Amino acid sequence: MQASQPPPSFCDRDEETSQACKDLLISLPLEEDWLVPTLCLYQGFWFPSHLLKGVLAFQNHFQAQPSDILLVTSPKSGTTWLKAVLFSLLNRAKYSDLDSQQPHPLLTQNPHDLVPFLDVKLYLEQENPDLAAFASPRLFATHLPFSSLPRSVRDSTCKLVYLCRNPKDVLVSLWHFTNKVKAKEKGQIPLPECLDKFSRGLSLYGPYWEHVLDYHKASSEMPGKVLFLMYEEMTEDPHVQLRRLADFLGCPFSEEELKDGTVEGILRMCSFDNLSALEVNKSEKGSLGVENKWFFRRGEVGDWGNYMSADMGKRIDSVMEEKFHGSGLKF
Ligand code: PAP
Repeated sequence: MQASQPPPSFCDRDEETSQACKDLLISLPLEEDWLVPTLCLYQGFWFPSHLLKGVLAFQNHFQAQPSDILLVTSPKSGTTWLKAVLFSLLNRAKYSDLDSQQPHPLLTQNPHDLVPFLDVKLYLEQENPDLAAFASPRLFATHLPFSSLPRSVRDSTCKLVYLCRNPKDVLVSLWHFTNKVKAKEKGQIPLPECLDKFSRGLSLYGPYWEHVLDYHKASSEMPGKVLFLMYEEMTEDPHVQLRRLADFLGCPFSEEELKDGTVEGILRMCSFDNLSALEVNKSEKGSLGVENKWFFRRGEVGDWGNYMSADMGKRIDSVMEEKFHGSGLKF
């Protein structure tokens, strides 16, 4: 994509929609959202209406290969970070952060441009994109809930890596992101309004709780297919989580790699400080049509405490207690 012709922002790009998609949209409940124009209730979850076209095409046409790897997240759970980590992990034989002969692609490209979204990018832009150029194992991302994944994903032996994050930090991150994207149009959006909707399940690909719970359940029922990771655990012990990820994907670190600093190199390359300081992530727009820097804010656990009152925090806690009761899930 030419720098002089930035793609439209994925938040409100105006898609040409097929008649079938239009007919479906008319039949679905709609709600106003704070980031995207409207959300539609499809298969029990709130999807951005203008992105439904990509969801349908993904569901209808994607043929999973047994070696595929899909990163799944609810937005603002650490997608950008895990895209970088997965890319570096799978390509570690080719690129290391210290190799000046073969510069690491993350030095010049945003993680979203190296690991594309299937629903929000590839199948949104083309009804049935040709994915032949992606080498095996193909690495993609999606925000789709488990129950809405294409049949071939659920039926094949491809692997799903699910990353979740404390909903209070997710909400604050989403609120900040919205304020940046919508600054000119809406100014600062009141956080309590967002919290109210989020708590009632009205958020991108929400209800957040069901999104997380469904993948949590799938990971305990199919541990070889779905790996459930938490942003907080990644932050606390990235070394252990990266090894877990490598084992799950069938590419464990060798004894030599464990000794020669390969693990540390990947974590260093993908760290918030490193990625956010790169020119590409400071001053360029990526293929999603928004400033790359908006995907890097603070990257901290518990930042919600700087923006939410104790009462606001308690409201989310009480929904969490109710929804996650008996699941073993805790943030
Ligand atoms: P997306 O789902 O729209 O792609 P996503 O990457 O999930 O967004 O969320 C961005 C959050 O991840 C930001 O959190 P914050 O607003 O609380 O700061 C961003 O700072 C954080 N983030 C991005 N890169 C990293 C990283 N390398 N390490 C840790 N956190 C990161």
